[in-house]
Amino acid sequence: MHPDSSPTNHEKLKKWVDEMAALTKPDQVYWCDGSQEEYDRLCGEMVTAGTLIKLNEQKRPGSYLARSHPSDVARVEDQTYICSEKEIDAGPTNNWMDPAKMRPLLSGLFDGCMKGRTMYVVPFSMGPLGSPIAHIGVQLTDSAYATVNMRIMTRMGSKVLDVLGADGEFVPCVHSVGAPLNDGQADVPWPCNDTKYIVHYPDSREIWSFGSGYGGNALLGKKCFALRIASAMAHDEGWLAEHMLIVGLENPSGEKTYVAAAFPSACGKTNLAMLIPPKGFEGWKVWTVGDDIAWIKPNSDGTLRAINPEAGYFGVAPGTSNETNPSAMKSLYKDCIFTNVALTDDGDIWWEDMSEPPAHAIDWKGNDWTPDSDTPAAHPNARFTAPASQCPSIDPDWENPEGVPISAFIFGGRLSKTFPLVYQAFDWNHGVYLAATMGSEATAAAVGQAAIRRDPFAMLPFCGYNMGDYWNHWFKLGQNLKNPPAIFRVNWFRKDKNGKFMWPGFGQNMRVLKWIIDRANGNANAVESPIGMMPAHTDITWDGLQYDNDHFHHLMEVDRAGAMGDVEEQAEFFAKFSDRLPAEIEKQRTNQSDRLASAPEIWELPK
Ligand code: TSX
Ligand code: MN
Repeated sequence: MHPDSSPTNHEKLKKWVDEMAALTKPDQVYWCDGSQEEYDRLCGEMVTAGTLIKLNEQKRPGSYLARSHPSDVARVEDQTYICSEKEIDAGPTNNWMDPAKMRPLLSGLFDGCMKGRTMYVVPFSMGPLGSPIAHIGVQLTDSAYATVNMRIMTRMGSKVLDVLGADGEFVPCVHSVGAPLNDGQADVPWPCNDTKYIVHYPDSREIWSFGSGYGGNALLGKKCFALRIASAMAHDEGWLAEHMLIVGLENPSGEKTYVAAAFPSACGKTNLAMLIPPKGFEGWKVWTVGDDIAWIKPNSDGTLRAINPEAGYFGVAPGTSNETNPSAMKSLYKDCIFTNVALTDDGDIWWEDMSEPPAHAIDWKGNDWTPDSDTPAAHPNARFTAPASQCPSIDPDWENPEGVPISAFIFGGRLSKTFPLVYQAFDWNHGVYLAATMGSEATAAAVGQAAIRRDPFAMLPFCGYNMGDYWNHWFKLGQNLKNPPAIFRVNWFRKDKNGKFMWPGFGQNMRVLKWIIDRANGNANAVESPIGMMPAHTDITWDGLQYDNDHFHHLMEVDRAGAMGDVEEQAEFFAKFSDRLPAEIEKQRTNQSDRLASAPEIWELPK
């Protein structure tokens, strides 16, 4: 390959690509232009290689199925590192290794790791091209699968090099599946390596990923850049990189209010991002801006403006259906990549809870499957990669370079006990405390009390620096806002004493969202409870749903012992942060404890 084949005059980029090629020793270096022709060609080559299966062109036009190696099916949190110069700057929730130790370790692994392969140069923009909130990255990868997925998930190709110009800033991202082909050795459909490292250097803003071709390990724009590295950039530069969906709620008068919401995994974030208003909400519309990540910047007018840095959905397939998320299903009608789902006999795809099971299919491992099989047809973490533009509820402003104004933040969890459907923080700092203490129950737990896994801001695996410093950043950012968004906690998953869900969820969550935006806009009442401000039954719009006062009182009640137990558990978690724990967190916890101490055994909404 001639060095002058690079389609850029960005000397620093060219030099870095040359250095990485010298280290990894690929057979060739290929600069992606991001065109449809290039995408089709790479997919065609992967079909020939056995990496992709072309789906039925009538049923699922332009779409492919990939089956990963059975060992390479999810993010590897144990092998994910934040290599800050000082250990304390990674904090107690991240794996840390001294860069002086990690750098030589990675140099060893990457030396010659692309032999026999092509190194793809993938320039990408997180956020609309040229947006003041967007940032550029360049991923070098020996995976054509990662390359075509990056074209769906980001704005990718020559147009990014145009924006970068001769000296624009980019985050360098090096990715290898770690499976060199020596001396003409034959390839396998899904090359990967048992040794895996997902490494972030927040100080120099670099990403190095070795050994995996899957999802967040390999599509480095997403969790690695848009959350871990971007959160560190945001901390230094005064903005926010958050694990949040963004939706716009339009009322029948055509007025739109945008909210951003953070949930841990298995709470149905993509479903909420694409919610369809229920019966009784005629004339209302929920618009989707993003389903996973929000980059949020203070504007000169004292408000917050948010963009979705992504251009696609990398969603969990099992459980997605026309009942749970019709808009997601419609987004999948063409030009998608499916990974680890089942292949039907007519060349289409299927996964658990999508529809009636087919009589026969090929499962995610490539074996025959029938409804009598005792293993699932699709892997539980099977994914679809779909262009965001195909979502029927995509917001007309989803690519607005200025972003959309955020009026409220919502923090959710999956909690079967103690936590009411919805409550509002008393103020910004209380809201930060509510977000810092959120968590979810492990769903796999057989019997007994599932332990709450703390997942502050749903950022536990994604904060690229010390989470104590992160909370402090949130406290400070709010102080500087003229009109800070209102902050809410929600829980769709409370159960009654018979173990039944007390709230119907899904589209009915619209009733909660309406109260939230009414509160944010100063148009709704609330009742003060020991844990926050709550809607009375009459503050919620019930048109089209029978949900009586009695049920609502149970759904909203605060059990003093349960809530106090949680406040005490929080102390243990917070103690891990020692002197990086903001004093305000402990102050908020004490206030919460005091409010509960003087509450009745069971606090109820007034009758
Ligand atoms: O995504 C969900 N949401 C958010 C939707 C906008 N799920 C799916 C589970 C997470 C992947 C939910 N599951 C939600 C929810 O609000 N609520 C529940 C719990 C539930 C499940 C089934 C019923 C009710 C609640 N069925 C009936 O009431 C008949
Ligand atoms: Mn996510």
